[in-house]
Amino acid sequence: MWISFAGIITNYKDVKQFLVQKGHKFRSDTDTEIIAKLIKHIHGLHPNYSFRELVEQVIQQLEGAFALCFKSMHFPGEVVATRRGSPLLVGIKTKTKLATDHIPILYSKDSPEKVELKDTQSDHRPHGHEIPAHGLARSQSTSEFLPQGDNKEVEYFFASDASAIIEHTDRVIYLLDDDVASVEKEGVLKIHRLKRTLEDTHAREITTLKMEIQQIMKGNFSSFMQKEIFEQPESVVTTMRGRINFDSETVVLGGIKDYIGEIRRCRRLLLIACGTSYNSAIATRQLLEELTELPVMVDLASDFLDRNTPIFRDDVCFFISQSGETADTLMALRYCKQRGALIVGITNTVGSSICRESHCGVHINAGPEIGVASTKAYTSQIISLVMFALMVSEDRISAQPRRSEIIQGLRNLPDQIKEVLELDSKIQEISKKVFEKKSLLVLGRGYNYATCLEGALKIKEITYMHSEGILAGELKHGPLALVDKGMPIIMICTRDNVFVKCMNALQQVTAREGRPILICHKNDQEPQKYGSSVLEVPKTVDCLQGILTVIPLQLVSYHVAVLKGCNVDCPRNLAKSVTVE
Ligand code: G6Q
Repeated sequence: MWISFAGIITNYKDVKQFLVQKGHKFRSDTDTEIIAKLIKHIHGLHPNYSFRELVEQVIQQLEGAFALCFKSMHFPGEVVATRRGSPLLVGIKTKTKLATDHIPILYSKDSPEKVELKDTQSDHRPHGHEIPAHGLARSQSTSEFLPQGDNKEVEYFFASDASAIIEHTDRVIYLLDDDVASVEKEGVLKIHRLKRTLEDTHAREITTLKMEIQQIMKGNFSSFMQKEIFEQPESVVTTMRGRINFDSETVVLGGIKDYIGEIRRCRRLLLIACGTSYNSAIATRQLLEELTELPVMVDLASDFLDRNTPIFRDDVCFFISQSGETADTLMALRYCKQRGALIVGITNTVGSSICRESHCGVHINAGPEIGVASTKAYTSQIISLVMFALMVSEDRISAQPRRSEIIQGLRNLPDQIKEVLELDSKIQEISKKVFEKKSLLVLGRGYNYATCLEGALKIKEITYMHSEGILAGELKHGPLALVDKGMPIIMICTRDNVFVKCMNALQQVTAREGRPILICHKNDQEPQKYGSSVLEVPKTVDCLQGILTVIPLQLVSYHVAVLKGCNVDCPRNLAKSVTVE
């Protein structure tokens, strides 16, 4: 048995205990092994079941979030794949056109019956004849799916993410929870479901990906993360393309324009996310409060769920996620949806669960992000939320000068990002001074606070060095105790409404012999005299400044990781899509 498994089985101990009682021996403590042993056990009880029927029985016994792909020597030439709570797609490659853009869903004729994990030896087959959901005869529906013409050759690819298969094909089917896709000997793909529900659509659509192969190649870069950092002058443009008219100073987000009235009338905005996506919410909260004049709550999805947070029908809940599959964010989304709130998805992955389950939303269009450490998605998330704030406030006369300044700031951003990226070799030199240290503090406040959190997260996740983003206003409430001449500190001090307070914090640090690396505006002499090294960034509007101050920190984390010999794209203990709670 060959199983490819992503996710977590939450009841694996119970299943294992049952299988041990039945005499199965285990070689590992993994959830994957219980799946293999379980299918073997059910095959022993029901040797006449097809491969697909065995998998259907297995998944009825499993709890958790998973994507699974099975092959077996007992069923040569067949593959069965299924998902629940974890993403899974099927890529289809043919020499000629397919006869249809849809593959019909097949259901069991009789109501599905779960095999009880008891000692029953009955060979009662749980499923009757397959019937397609829309009533087509079986042969008609499946043969429609084959390629047209004489060459019926077809290849299938199973993957969690489209970027893994784009080099082979651009045609994919996104499977839904509890779909069971099987490729049988004759090469025909079928999608089954155990139960028919009211919300079921009758078919799965074949989608053509818009992704280019170059987008998933590293090119001249040493890692995807490095490539993605350097892509930011272009990725911010694709996020804004077709949405902002810089001359008429108008912003239209097609995915939410029909809901703007409802959003303006809401009780409050909630921004819910994890990790980097959460930091993008912190980065934009102040502007959202200012331009929407609504209360804005920002929450980590896991904490939001732990608190059973009260949600009302007139709340508008934003779920920000690069992958669109993060389990905590998705569960928080379902929690808010059940309570009648309007659900707005902000994702980078078309067809992802968050995308599908939202009422409306914004695709950030940053292009595929492959490095585990999120970089370009972060800056595009910020821009998407800024565009949302601009759109909501377009009817406020008093906000026009502010909107205009921000829109012109966005126009200049790509060139300013290029300027920041020119600091790369200087940052590499600075990284050599800190890469052997144990810890690195990142200090700032106001709009730059999110940069501190995000910079510290990048440093932690790919360099394994301890790092903490500290709000400079909190310095005297504890963290100042950490400061001495040996503690590496990066401090962000740009000219905005908290500049004077930041200078004050800077002096407190230097008074304790701290010699911070400073990120400040170009030619701003005042803070520079306190820095051990200085990284000068161009000045932009306060609410966009975080985009320019985070890039030096992305580069610091990248260079420190390289100097320490860490795997930049695949840091230990982390996954690109966190599909488990
Ligand atoms: C950051 C990490 C991680 C990520 C979260 C949320 O570099 O990739 O913190 O941001 O796991 O992921 P999503 O944005 O995909 O929901």
